Amino acid sequence: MACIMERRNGVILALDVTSSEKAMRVAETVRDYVDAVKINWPLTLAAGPQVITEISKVKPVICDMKIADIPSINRLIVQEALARGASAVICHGFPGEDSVRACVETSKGSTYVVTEMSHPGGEQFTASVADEIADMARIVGARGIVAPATRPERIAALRGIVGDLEIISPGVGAQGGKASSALEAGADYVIVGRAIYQAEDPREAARKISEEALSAI
Ligand code: OMP
Repeated sequence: MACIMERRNGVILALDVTSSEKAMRVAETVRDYVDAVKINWPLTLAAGPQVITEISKVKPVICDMKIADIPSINRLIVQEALARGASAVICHGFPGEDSVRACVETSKGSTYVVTEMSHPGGEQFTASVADEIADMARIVGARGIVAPATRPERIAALRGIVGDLEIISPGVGAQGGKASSALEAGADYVIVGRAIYQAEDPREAARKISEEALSAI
């Protein structure tokens, strides 16, 4: 399996651009200030799954397909992501323990489980089951959980449940969250997309967020 990230900046780039040229350009530009690159459906659909392999030559890739299927399909998705160079995957917790366990086993532990989502709608359904999902993630041996930088108090509560599992936290910048607040609340990394790749100077934007993150660790 590809190498896993080391925390030097406390920042994961969410590379939600829709061309492989732009993806490579942004990844190369900000590589000194991010510890991993998260690839989601927009880039995978626009550029093809080989983009996972290309970006994995620059930085460890977390493949964010938000896997949410039956165990046998989850296993196939994880296998295909790893075969293309992904270091880790993100799955949803709500499909249940057997589905999450399938991801964790196939990735040999390199799975992050979404608990409560960061957008306003995340409070509608996911918030009420987030604590149980976090506990399940710990029990099945996930690498970590995804928790909202838009609600730092929820990161703190979820930290109390998952112990020393990693917490990676989206919602900084465009969604209104702050990197320092997320890390002070107990996150290990912030996940940042638009505030970096839509910035006039993505390298400088990434540098500033990394500086803020490191000052809060
Ligand atoms: P920006 O809002 O542009 O920084 O992007 C946020 C990134 O984090 C996107 O790739 C989302 O898919 C992802 N994300 C969330 O925004 N909220 C969540 O609750 C979970 C995720 C995720 O699993 O990465």
